[in-house]
Amino acid sequence: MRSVNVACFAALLCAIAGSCIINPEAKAQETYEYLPGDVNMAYGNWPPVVMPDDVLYFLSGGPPCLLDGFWASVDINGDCCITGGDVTALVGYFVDGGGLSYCPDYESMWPTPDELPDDPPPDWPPCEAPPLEPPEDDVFIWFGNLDESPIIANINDRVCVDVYIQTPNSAYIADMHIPVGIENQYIDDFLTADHQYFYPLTDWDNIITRQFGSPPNPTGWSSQSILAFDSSVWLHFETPQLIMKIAVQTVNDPELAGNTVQCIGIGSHPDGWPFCVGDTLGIFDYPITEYISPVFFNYPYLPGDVNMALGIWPPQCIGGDVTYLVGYFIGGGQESCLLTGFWASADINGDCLIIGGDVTALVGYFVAGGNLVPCPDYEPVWPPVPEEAPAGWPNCETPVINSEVIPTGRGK
Ligand SMILES: [Ca+2]
Ligand SMILES: [Ca+2]
Ligand SMILES: [Ca+2]
Ligand SMILES: [Ca+2]
Repeated sequence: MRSVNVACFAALLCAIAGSCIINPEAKAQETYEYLPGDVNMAYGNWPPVVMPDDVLYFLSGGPPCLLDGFWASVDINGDCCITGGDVTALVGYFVDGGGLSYCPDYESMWPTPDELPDDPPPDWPPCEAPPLEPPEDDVFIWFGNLDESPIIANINDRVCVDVYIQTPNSAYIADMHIPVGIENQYIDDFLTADHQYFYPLTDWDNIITRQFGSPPNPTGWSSQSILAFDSSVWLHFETPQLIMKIAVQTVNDPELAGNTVQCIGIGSHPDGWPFCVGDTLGIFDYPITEYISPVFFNYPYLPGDVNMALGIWPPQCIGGDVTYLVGYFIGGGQESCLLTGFWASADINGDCLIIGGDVTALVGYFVAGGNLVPCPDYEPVWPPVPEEAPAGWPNCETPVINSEVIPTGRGK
């Protein structure tokens, strides 16, 4: 753990106390090129953004970016004096969405991100000190599985997206902005109360979530920004480490079963905050390489629960299912429960057809302890069966009563 930078902070305040007195006669300009709150502008990022690393930059005594002798971007509370009150105001901006002021003697040319030009002006940043060199090695972040295989999801259910991070040996992180995007036709909400955080985030003082729709996200997408920062405990893992689980809710659309979709992405923030992780000094943002798993929507059925059309919960594979399947073949009025056109729970021998061999296999399961083998095109989400039935259980399509041609999974 890194020691708290209280001493450094106090020294910094003393060092810049002289900046508190503004002499308008000494000013060279009427307006200045800076974004209020972009404390670490000395780093030279474009576009400038106000992020938690700006707090850390100030607390750690990062090189000031002086404009005619005044570090104007730090004066968040607009009193033309740089004090601890500016830190309070900046933290308040993240926590409560408070406003960012600036010293009227150093009027900002771009008081809000909306007014920023597309390209940086010449000689950006206009500091009276040279900008610093950023780090070169990437931080790796995974959303989902480390091998990028699909996240297995149920329809209309809670799904957790694991987030792993790996840092190069030179990287020590103390702030992050992780904007998680979700495509709403597949995932319609975040279950923020169910998010889980792991060390060192559990020791960080500030974890803030905010949700945004479209815009700023593309049409059909929304996102949640997870802001986390701390001034004393850093994050450093040279192998992939699970740092959080983000809980989301999938939509109730049975048509999704069997589909693999890339419905998680990097979201957008209305103030232009990028996806970023910053160092312990608040000076650098590390370059990031991210890997995002697609989501596979499983079929909600239990193999062998042939009579699921009856809607019994919990689903079970019992002797009555043999009776039901036999009754189907001899025309007893039983309904098949179709999932995208296939009676998956009745395919016991895994050939993606509903035939007499399935009765044999089901009997074999009870008599000789044989296996129940589902059609690989209709991979079941269960077992284990959850406590609660999914909405609309059993999610059957229009039942086919004793159809002569039983739909199959072929060609779906
Ligand atoms: Ca900044
Ligand atoms: Ca101030
Ligand atoms: Ca059953
Ligand atoms: Ca079969």
